[in-house]
Formats: sequence, structure tokens, C-alpha cells
Amino acid sequence: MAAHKEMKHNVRAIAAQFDIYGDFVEAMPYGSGHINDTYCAIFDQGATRVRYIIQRINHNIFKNPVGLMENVARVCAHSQAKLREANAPDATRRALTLIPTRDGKDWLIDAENNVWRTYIFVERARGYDVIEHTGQAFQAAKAFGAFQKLLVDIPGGRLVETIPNFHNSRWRFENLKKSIEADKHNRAKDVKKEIEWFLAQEKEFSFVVDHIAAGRIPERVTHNDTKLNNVLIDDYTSEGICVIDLDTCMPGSALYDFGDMVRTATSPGKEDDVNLDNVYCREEYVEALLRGYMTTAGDFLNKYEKELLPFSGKLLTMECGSRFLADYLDGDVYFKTSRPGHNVDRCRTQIKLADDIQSKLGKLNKLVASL
Ligand code: ADP
Ligand code: GN1
Ligand code: MG
Repeated sequence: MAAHKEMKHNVRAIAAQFDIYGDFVEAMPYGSGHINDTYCAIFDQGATRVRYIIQRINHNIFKNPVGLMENVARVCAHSQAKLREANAPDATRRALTLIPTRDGKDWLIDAENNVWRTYIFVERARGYDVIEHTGQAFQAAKAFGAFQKLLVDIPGGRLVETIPNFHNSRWRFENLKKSIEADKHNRAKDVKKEIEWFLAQEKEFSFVVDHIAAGRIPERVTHNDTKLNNVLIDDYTSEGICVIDLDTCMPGSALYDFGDMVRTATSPGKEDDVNLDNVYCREEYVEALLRGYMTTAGDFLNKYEKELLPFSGKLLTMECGSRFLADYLDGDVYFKTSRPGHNVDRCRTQIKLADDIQSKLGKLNKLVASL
């Protein structure tokens, strides 16, 4: 992925505090995540170049970065232990591995109170912002299902909720209403149609939350940010090799994870595509997601979860759209943006996609039943 952002930090000085062998060569901004500051750092180890991922956690968004790192350390340790138990080849490509600091901690707090971590770089694999073929959908869903299955027996009690109410879509809806009412930057006038669209969806925003409250849908340890580029696909075997971006791994619903895959792995358009003709849900991609997910998650999902898989795609798309719109109204303070109106463009793709999923729900529900 292109190194398109400027260096805001002295990554060399940060890297020096992690237990990395060899000589620092260079570091550059890396990836297309919307939240953290991610750098790729290159070290020379005996005349071989080795890459590391060094990240600063965005503590404006994650208010408890230490609790977050405790989660991440537990998830990484549990995954690595299970891989080793199974004698899996290539273990450091199949689950993230933290590099400790020179004093043996899993994270570093710098003089400005930024929390940093370093991971082994998973080589010969990449994340995709836009899906290329149905095989990737199958692989991504299989990998996220395996990830959930792996965490069923994570020891140490309930994970910390790194962002409370993260997928409480009822709460997200109320938040959007607050942003509309506050209209801090006098922007509501530019997005009247979009606001109207969301207000008309009010009932559906509560649907899954109500099922959870009634006990029909169980709490599970989920990833909660299963967008396609958060699973690395092996360059040679095309296997979904490593689930990354563990910051929101916490108690949640399987529907949040499946829904976000439908949102990010079925449309040929980009999340911020300005040509909405590119944005729609392809049924064969949903089918690939369902088939992939069922291979790993099929045996633990209950009847309600299975039935609601297609709807979860619409729900997570609406939810994300409502967050982009609220952020636009709040003055673009949450998601990284690179042009004026970026969050509006993102919101519009989500509305288009949610409408398209809605128009195909009947067929998709039949498909689930047939599988
Ligand atoms: P964000 O929360 O900002 O999305 P991510 O943890 O997803 O941050 O990292 C941003 C990007 O960096 C990813 O999309 C991926 O391309 C790359 N990346 C992150 N961790 C690794 C890793 N261990 N190996 C290789 N690439 C990685
Ligand atoms: C953010 O971190 P990243 O880019 O993988 C966001 C997700 C959104 C996504 C939209 C912690 O994900 O919830 O769905 O952007 N992560 C957080 O692209 O808010
Ligand atoms: Mg990410």
C-alpha cells in the first residue's frame, strides 16, 4: 500500500525502545486505516532487511489504551499458544505477534503519553480495500469465523470494552440525532437528503439490539471491525492468513462481524467512491461470505444468528453510514479524512449499498435457508 501520509512522529526513537535486533534503516507511514498511526520500520539484521509494524494507538478514540493493549496481548498470546499446540507451520504469519519493549512490556508509553506497540510484519500477504474476486470473500469470512472460534476459550475473563456501545446501533442512531440537532458547523443544510434517509430507518437500527436484550442473540468474543482490509490474504496461496487490527476485539455479536464483511466485501466500489454506480451488493459475494463463514462458525451460531446474517449486512452498512454522517456534522473529528466532504462521500456509498442490500434481502434470506 502507498506511503501517502507524512511522518508525524520520530519512529526511529520509538523503535529503539522495542526489543528489535539490528540497525534501524528507515520508517514510513503505512496502510489505509482510518484510526491509528501505522508505520512500517525497516531494520538491517545481518545484511537482511526485516520489516516491523509500529503503531501509535489513537487515544482520542480509544480512551483506555492500556486496557486495549491488555486485550491485544491476551488475544495474541492465546492465538500463538493454540497455533503452537497444533504445530501449525508459519505461526508468526497466522496470528499477530507483539515485540516486547526493552524492559519486557507489551507496549510503550512515550513522553507525550502516546501508547505504542510493535508487531512482526506479516510478509507475503496483504489487505485489500476493494475486493477482487469471490475467493477472497470466502477466505476472509472463513478467517474471521476461525478467529471467533479460537477465542471461545480465551482465559482471563471478559475482555475490556475498548469502545463502549461500539455496535449499539440504537445508540449510534441517537448519536446521529444529537449531531443533527447540534449542527455545530452549519453543515446539516448540505446533507438534508442523507439525514432524511437515516431518520426513516429508525426502527431497523434497534432490531438486533432488541434481540440481544431479549437473550435470543448471545454475546461472544468478536472482532468488531471485520472490514476486508483487516484480514491479510496470502499473496501465493490466496488464503485468509492473518486477522489484524485487534483494537476492537471485545464482547460483541457474530452478526456485527458478518455484517461488516457484507459491507466491505461485496461491492465493486470503494468505501469513499464518488461514482455511486460502482456501489452495490453482489449476491455471489454474499454467498461466498456465507459459505466461508459457515465452514468455521457454522457449528456455533444459533438459529437467530443464522437467519439474521443477510440483514446484518444492511444494519452494519447503515450503522457505519450514520457514523460517517455524524462525523461530517461534528466537523470530521473521528475518521481520518483526506478531502473536504470525504465523510459525506463515505456516507453516500453506505446509503446506496444499504438500499441495494435491502432490495436483495428476500433472495439472500432464501439463500441462507438453502445453505
Ligand atoms: P487501523 O486501525 O488504523 O485500521 P490497522 O491495525 O488495520 O490500523 O493497520 C493499518 C494497516 O497496516 C493494515 O490495513 C495493514 O495493511 C497494515 N498492517 C497492520 N498490521 C500488520 C502486520 N502485522 N503485518 C503487515 N501489515 C500490517
Ligand atoms: C475504522 O480502523 P479501521 O480503519 O479498520 C473504524 C470502523 C469502521 C471503519 C470504516 C475503531 O476502521 O469501526 O467501520 O473505520 N474503527 C473504529 O471504514 O472506529
Ligand atoms: Mg484496519
